[in-house]
Amino acid sequence: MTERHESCLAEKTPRPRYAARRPAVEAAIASLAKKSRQEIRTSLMRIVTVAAAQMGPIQKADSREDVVRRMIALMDEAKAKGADLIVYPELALTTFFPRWYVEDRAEFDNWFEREMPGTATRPLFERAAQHRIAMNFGYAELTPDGHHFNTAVLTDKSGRIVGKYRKVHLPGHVEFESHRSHQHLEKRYFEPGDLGFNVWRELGGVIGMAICNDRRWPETYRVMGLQGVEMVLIGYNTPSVNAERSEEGLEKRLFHNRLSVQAGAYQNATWVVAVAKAGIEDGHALFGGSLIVDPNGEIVAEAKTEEDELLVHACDLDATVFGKTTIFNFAQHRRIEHYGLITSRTGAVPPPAK
Ligand code: ING
Repeated sequence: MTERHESCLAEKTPRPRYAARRPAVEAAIASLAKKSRQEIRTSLMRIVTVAAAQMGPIQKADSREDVVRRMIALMDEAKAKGADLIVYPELALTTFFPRWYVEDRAEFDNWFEREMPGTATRPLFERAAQHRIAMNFGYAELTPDGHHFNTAVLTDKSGRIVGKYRKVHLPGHVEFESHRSHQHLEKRYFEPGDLGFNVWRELGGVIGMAICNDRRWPETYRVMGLQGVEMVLIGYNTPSVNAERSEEGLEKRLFHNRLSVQAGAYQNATWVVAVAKAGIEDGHALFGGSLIVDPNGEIVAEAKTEEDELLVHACDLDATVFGKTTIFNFAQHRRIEHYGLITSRTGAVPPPAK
């Protein structure tokens, strides 16, 4: 080897920097050598053990404290089962009050939280910090400047709020509609979310949030998919009966629930955790069917009851890589020059009649 080549190699090998790090590197190799193949695999894999905490009914008469006690019991069970993250439903602190019509909206401000955490919810945040478990749950948010949102938060393992989402797709209507078997007045009590669909780096991956009706719209998942989302957390409260089509039975609605969540997961190569508030609330039925769906669109866990029920699954975030680098490699395959209508047109416009 010529002298010039040797000196060139010498320049390339950063000896002083490596020498300083050598002990740490050797210690890491030694500790890995002690682990079993499985332990190495798991420690190198990005596993997030998720607890989908489906909740049974919350009656109008139930207090926030009653509800928080149930949420803490589910969290204790989740911790005992090794969960890193617990996901609760939409509007997890109260009954689904948008089923009720009230003339003066201000009368319903008691269903809203003015601060988070507040007095009633602080014990939940404290328990989460004790357990070092991250959480996602939905609640009705009343902002200091008087705006009303259907909101969800994500906390890290220290109980700190690291992300907030405000429901974008509000189903239902604003005024009382007598033809309906029951009212669905989310457009009366909430404003459309103003934060968009974001993702956060948490738990070693990229986590996103949505709420209930959002799960039926492909745009919800795709906007997060375009930010590399690896797990989408979605709470929901869905009536068991279609207020405008009474013959649409429970099975059909559970089918649409699975279809929406599985499609969103598969088409964006992401995990989706969808968690219900279920059961009979003051005579009105909400369905359960909480789901954990993997990045290939497969259901890996599904609730069986309409009560408080915990589903726990170790989700490997690296299971998203195959889909994101092959069939749903967005950069390689999408043709955005043809997608313009998706953001330039709100309602469908059929071609002119012949
Ligand atoms: N609930 C329902 C949901 O999207 C609904 C509303 C039910 C819309 C069935 C369409 C069909 O799951 C909420 N809270 O959005």
